[in-house]
Amino acid sequence: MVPQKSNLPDADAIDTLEEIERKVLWLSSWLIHNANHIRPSRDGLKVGGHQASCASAVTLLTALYMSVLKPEDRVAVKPHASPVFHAIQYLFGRQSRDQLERFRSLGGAQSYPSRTKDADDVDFSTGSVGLGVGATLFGAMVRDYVRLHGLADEGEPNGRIIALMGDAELDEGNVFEALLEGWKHDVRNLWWVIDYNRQSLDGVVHDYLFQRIKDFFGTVGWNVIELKYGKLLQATFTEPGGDALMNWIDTCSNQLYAALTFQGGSAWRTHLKADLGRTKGIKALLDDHDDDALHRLMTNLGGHDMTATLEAFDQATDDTPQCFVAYTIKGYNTPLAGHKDNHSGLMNLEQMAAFKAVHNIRDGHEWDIAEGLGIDAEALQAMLDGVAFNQRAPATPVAKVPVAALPAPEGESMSTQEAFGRILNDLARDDSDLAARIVTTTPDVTVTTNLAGWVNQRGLFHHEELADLFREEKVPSAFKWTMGPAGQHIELGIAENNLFLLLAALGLSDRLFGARLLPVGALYDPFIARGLDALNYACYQDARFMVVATPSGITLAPEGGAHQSVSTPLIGLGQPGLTSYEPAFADEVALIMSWGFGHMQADDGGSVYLRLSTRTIDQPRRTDFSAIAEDIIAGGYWLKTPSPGAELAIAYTGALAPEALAAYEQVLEDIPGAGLLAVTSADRLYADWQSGDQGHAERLLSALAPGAALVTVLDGHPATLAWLGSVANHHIVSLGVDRFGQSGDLPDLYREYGIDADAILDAAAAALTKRQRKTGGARLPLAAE
Ligand SMILES: Cc1ncc(C[n+]2csc(CCOP(=O)(O)OP(=O)(O)O)c2C)c(N)n1
Ligand SMILES: [Mg+2]
Repeated sequence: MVPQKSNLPDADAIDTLEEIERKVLWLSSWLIHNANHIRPSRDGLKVGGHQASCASAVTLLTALYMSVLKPEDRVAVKPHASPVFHAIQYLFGRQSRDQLERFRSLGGAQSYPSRTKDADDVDFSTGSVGLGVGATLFGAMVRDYVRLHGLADEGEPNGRIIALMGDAELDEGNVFEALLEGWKHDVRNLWWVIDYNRQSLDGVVHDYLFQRIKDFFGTVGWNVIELKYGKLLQATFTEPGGDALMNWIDTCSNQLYAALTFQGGSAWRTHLKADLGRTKGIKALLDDHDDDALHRLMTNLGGHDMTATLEAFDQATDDTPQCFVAYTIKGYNTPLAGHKDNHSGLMNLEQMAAFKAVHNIRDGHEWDIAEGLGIDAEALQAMLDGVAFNQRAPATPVAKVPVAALPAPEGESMSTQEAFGRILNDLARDDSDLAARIVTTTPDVTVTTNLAGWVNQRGLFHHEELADLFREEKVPSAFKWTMGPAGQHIELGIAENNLFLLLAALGLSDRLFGARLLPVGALYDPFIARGLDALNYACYQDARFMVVATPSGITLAPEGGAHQSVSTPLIGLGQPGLTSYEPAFADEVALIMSWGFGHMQADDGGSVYLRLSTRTIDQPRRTDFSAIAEDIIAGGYWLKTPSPGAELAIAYTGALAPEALAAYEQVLEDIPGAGLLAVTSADRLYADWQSGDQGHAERLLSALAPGAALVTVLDGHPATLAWLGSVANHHIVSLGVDRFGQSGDLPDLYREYGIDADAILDAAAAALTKRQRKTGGARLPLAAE
């Protein structure tokens, strides 16, 4: 493709961009230096920061932010280039000096770009390498979803989504999982700019990686643009000996290239002389360049040459996804350049003094924007004020979608999973704004998580209308699988990482694309672990979504251990930004879902995790549900209220309600005042208890006698509820699953893992015995007695 010169800045503008590039290199290096060497340390720990990784990305990020980006474009910046991003925002007046001076200290600029903690409008948080890259792909998908559903403001330009990524991020499998999904969904207007410095943290990347990148990306329909040589090298290649020199560079191993870069001009000379000394033109070339000039020439890679970089970006003329492989040098233009251990390396005091002299920075003027540049301060400011990206307005909050109470599905007996499916099925018939804003997604488990009713009515999302050929061919099936731009279900392949990255992007749609979506993602509970880092990443960004994890626990009985989740309730309890619930009955599911859709939109809200089950259980006939509704949301309610001062209560969660109820009924014969506590959210109860005031758990448990016996039981790790004993110093025995599950039927498995009614009775006896030793009172015979 021929570069369209008309879009490129003229020579003067490029000179200015190069000045700014030098300033960005200075500021990003200095702010790290300041944090490590100037700011007093109170704990003696190295503050860190990545001067070499930053230097590598300076040209690319300067070109993007200062020339290429439009305000509507969204960018994920590789984690360790955070100082470069902050330095650029500082030049724009969007980041304060105070924040830069406090880099990596409390309240200052974050070590890695953070949507929630940084003050300068980060689009995508990054930190766990690979995830920010994947998130941009799903961001592009969500942007198209919003546009095709007509949810964006009229005339809102269609921004590009861009990742500036490290080359080693390509080692993360999630990047390739995302690529494949992007191909299926025909993702558009997406750029990945690879900072191809051929170094990672420990090592140097494989020599032929570039070829593989070309193949991978080409296979999934991307255009790959190689940005290899700068203008100096390009010019030299046209001169005598140029072909040989180019061939020498092309075949030079990454390790040798990096080593020579570190050593400098005389080392280049020695090697070139030895290898090409007899080639016509090379001698003259070597004679014409002193060591400094030779070093400058040999390190003039495309990703450090402003003109070459802008030309490369200018080649992307349509909405085909673009991968730019920008050759760079880790630590370029710093003393760290090319050294094999430079990832965490920092310039020492002498090196910084020399660096400062090169940048013409006077003591005390380190933060001055125009200091040491060849342009005058006013002209610089005028230029910065006029940059297209710098016209970006702050995001304005998007209106909330009203959430009416969702009616509970009716039935004598039902599983929580069935209730979930029926609630969405009913919603699908609704023409409410709520139903219009819900987007569902699963990693290939739509039918088995009960979403088919919803999908049959609302359809699958795709850029183009695609018919359900099984249906057209009259192959009988209860499921309609028609796709089109109006569809509200995004079907993913089996990759839970992709699910959570898509939920992250959908759940930021209000802030990234100005349109509120209410994403609901369903998966099997055990496979939360498969995408856990992406789930954590989504929560870290404050994306808002509902995860419905079903089935869960050993209750999945015959399916066996590999599908049985044990520790997910602890994830629900421990994961910031995610409030978890494990309801037992259909009316609880409906209530929690309507609360959840509100919580997902609340300013101080968050995401919601529902741990559900396929076990069909009898539903209670409640006459006054509204009396317990608030308690259900607060995390627990008395299914059977204890008499004042009761000596025993059984607390259960989720699908074990029938076992708890059976045990409770037997206990009543000996302890008539005992209570049965339904814990709908250990997470809410715990957070509330820890918040200091008299919390809901304290209020509930205050009904019991001091030092009463308490048995807790759930189909998950017992530690989830074991802390309840500390709330009011009750004698507690906690039942649950703390070993891998296995195949079996429910009676066998519940007995084997000690969570059936007999086990609950035994636990009640043991808890009462503990209590009796201390305080006297009732006893229950142990089964063995
Ligand atoms: C998931 C994850 N694993 C490990 C790390 C630690 N780490 C940070 S940067 C890095 C190497 C990155 O190399 P590359 O992407 O090539 O970046 P650059 O060379 O530009 O610094 C590693 C291993 C991390 N941040 N995230
Ligand atoms: Mg690298």
